Formats: sequence, structure tokens, C-alpha cells
Amino acid sequence: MKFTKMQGLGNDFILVDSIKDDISEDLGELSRKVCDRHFGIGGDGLVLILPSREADIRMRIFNPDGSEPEMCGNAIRCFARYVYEHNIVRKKVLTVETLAGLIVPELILESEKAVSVRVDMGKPRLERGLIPMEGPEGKVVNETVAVDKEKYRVTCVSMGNPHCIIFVDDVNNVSLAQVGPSLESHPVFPKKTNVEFVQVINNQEVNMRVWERGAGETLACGTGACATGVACVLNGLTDKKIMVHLAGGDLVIEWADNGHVYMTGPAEYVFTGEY
Ligand code: ZDR
Repeated sequence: MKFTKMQGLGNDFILVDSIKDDISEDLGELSRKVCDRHFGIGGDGLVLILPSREADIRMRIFNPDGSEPEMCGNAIRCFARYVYEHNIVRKKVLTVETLAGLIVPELILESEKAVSVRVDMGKPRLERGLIPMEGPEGKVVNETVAVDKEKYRVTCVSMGNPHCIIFVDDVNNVSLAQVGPSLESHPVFPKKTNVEFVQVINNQEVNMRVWERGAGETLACGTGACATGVACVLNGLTDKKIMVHLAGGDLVIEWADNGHVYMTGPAEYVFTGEY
């Protein structure tokens, strides 16, 4: 299998052109194997490039535990750059079919190189049942959830995939490896959840650490940064356009007046190989 390793803010992915090379293996099982950092290639996800009937192209992504999330923000920037520069879809603005609906990345080009990618991530889903989360109808804003004898105030946002945001005074004081798994698999989240701890610096800047569903702590999370931008506005904590600082770098997130969330950030090649 030929592959290209790419990364967006240190969130790293194994991309496979499945238009060229059809993969007949169990994809969840394949993802578990290739994402392994000791026995495989190493990555936070396996990303497949596929043909689409309703969009320019289709993306599927698998987590390191073999589960298939609806969307991945960092991966879709890598995906957009790859399909443009490999002449698979030679469009600056392209439509991508995902399990979270149509996503529209726009390449920011400098002498034909995609220096960054701005992605129209669509509208956030705020209704509890759409997160999905158990409980009465309505939005989930600053609500208490009990975990391991602690109580957390959570705001929940779906960007196609579920996110649970918790505001804290200092993200470096969070025992992510302990609380992350407990919240990820908390019974109120029937499809599990990604977990983001967020520290507001000012109206336009936040720090964020993420515990990803099916992956654990990663250096960055695109959909999580988008969900964080929305959660900040819902709680009256920041402007609608913010910079999210992550361990792997920065993303600009804007919840625009048309209701869509726009994410801008880098996408880089690491290496190509054969598995
Ligand atoms: C967080 C993520 N890496 C991104 O950049 O959006 C998405 C990966 C999928 C995530 N682990 C999930 O929803 O299961």
C-alpha cells in the first residue's frame, strides 16, 4: 500500500489514494495496525481519498482504535492540499463528502503551494440530541456532569463529531490522561466524545488541550478548536473570531454571521512510503 504521511499542527495522518489503489482490507483493523507508533507507520488517523457522486471528492477517516469518526478538521486540510497538488481535484475551493456532510476547504496558495487551508466547516449542531448526549431537549451550555467524584461544567457542540468543552483557569493543571478517558466514555455520551479543556486568555485568544475520542491526547484538534470557538461565544467569553493555541500550533477559528464555522491553519507533508 502506497501512502503519504501528513500533519496539521502535529495531528498526523496516513493518507492513502484509494481511487488509484483499492483497499479490500477491513479498514478499522488496517487503521489500528498502521497508526501504531511502534509496530506500524504511526499516526492519529488513517485517511482515505475516495470518489464521490455528490461532491468533488470523498474523505473517510479512521481513528487509531479502528472507529470511524464523522469528521476531522486537521485531516481535511491535509486532504485538500494533497488532492490539489496531486491533480486529483485541481480546484482552489473544493467540496468534500464526509459523514458530517459536505465540507468546503479553500486553499490559500502562494506560487502554487498551499501555505494554509481555510475550511468552511458548516454549522455547529447545538441541540442535545444531535451531540449526541442524553438528557432533556435544548442546548448544553455550562451544565454539570459528574465524573470520578469530580463535577465539571461542560458545554457540548457537535461539528459532525461530538465535543465536550470545559473551561479551566490553567490547561497545564489538568490531568488529561485521567479525566480524558472518563469523560470520553461517560454514559451520557452514547457515541462517546472528544474532550477539550480551554483557558480563555482574552477576547481573541484561548489555550486548548484535547483528549480525542479513539485516539487519546493529541497535539491538536481541528473540529475541537471549532467547537471551542462556538462554546466560547455561547458562554459570552470571547469574540466570534479567535486564535486557538494548541500544543502543536495555532488555528484561527471564526463563527461567522452566516452561522458557519471557518477554520484556518497549515497542512504539511512528512514523507511518503510503501507499507
Ligand atoms: C480531533 C480531530 N483530530 C480533528 O482534527 O478534528 C478529529 C479526529 C476524530 C476524533 N478522534 C473523533 O471524533 O473520534
